[in-house]
Amino acid sequence: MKQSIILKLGVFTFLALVSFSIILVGCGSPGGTGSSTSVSCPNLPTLPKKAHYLIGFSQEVDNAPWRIAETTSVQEAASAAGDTVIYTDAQNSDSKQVSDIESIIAQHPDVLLISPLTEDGEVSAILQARAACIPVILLDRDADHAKVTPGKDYVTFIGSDFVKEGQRVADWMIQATSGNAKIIELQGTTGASAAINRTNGFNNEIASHTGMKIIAAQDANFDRATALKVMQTLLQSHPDLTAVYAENDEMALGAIDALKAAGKTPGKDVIVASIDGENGALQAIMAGQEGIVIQCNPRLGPAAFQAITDYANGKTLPTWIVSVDNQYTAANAASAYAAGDGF
Ligand code: GYE
Repeated sequence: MKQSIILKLGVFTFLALVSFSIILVGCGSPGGTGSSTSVSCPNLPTLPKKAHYLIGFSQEVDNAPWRIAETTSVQEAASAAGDTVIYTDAQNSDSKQVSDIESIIAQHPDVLLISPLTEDGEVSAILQARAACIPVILLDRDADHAKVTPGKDYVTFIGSDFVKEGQRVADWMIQATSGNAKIIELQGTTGASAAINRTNGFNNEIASHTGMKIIAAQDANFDRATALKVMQTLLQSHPDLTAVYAENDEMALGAIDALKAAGKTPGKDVIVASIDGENGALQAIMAGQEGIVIQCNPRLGPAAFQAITDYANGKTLPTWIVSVDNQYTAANAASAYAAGDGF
């Protein structure tokens, strides 16, 4: 009798130890090992310390200076660390980005960096990565916190304060126009965190100034050619505009071309303001065509790789690592351009 209880306890302890070690393996070190189907992480996976990592990087699109600067920054930081990158370009498609991430997950990277196209579009893939015990860091754009939680489903978001960027443009525009403007707002990709928050930041900041009127607002997909077309159409119904708020530089440069084609002088008849800090926009300021550019730093590689090192060392990271952003006007655009601040 006694013996069989001891035997049962022994079997029980053995089973408990086996399942405990499965859990440990699951949330400890799946990366790069080619392991295992039973691995599953209900919470944030840990990252074992290694000399070199296999890093997945899912970029949403790679079509313009900001994004190329971001990709280059990640690649350079990876090679400085001696790490290998599996890189994918989702070409502006949520569904392609989800399948890109799935194919990266199948290659068992140690860490997955994602620049998500939209707040909601990549949520399922972020959850799949966590379930596969791969720590995810969101770079440049964030995901919807109602659906995924930083510090639980992904390690952290590294990027700018987009609300503040929109506010800073608004503050400048209120001053530059003494609180009276007829504004066309060229918005970024619908559903992207950078677009949602830049719109909110700007709109809320001007809300108490009754002379600041948004006469038209439209999605131009963060894209120069799209902005040119959108502006050409909007200029026909709103020739009385006095200001353009473009949620990135590429759209501002498209708008400047449309204004010129319509016989207006950008910077005089219509003031233009945007966000990013690419070389083309710094030159537009130097030519008197743009009033202000709030920087959005695309060089996120060093912060990403510092976060990876810190995380592997067991540090608890903040759920948002905020970039520090400069701003450019006629006062400093030329020196910033000469110093290579642009991209
Ligand atoms: O401003 C824009 C890009 O997500 C912060 O996306 C980024 C934005 C950036 O396409 O140029």
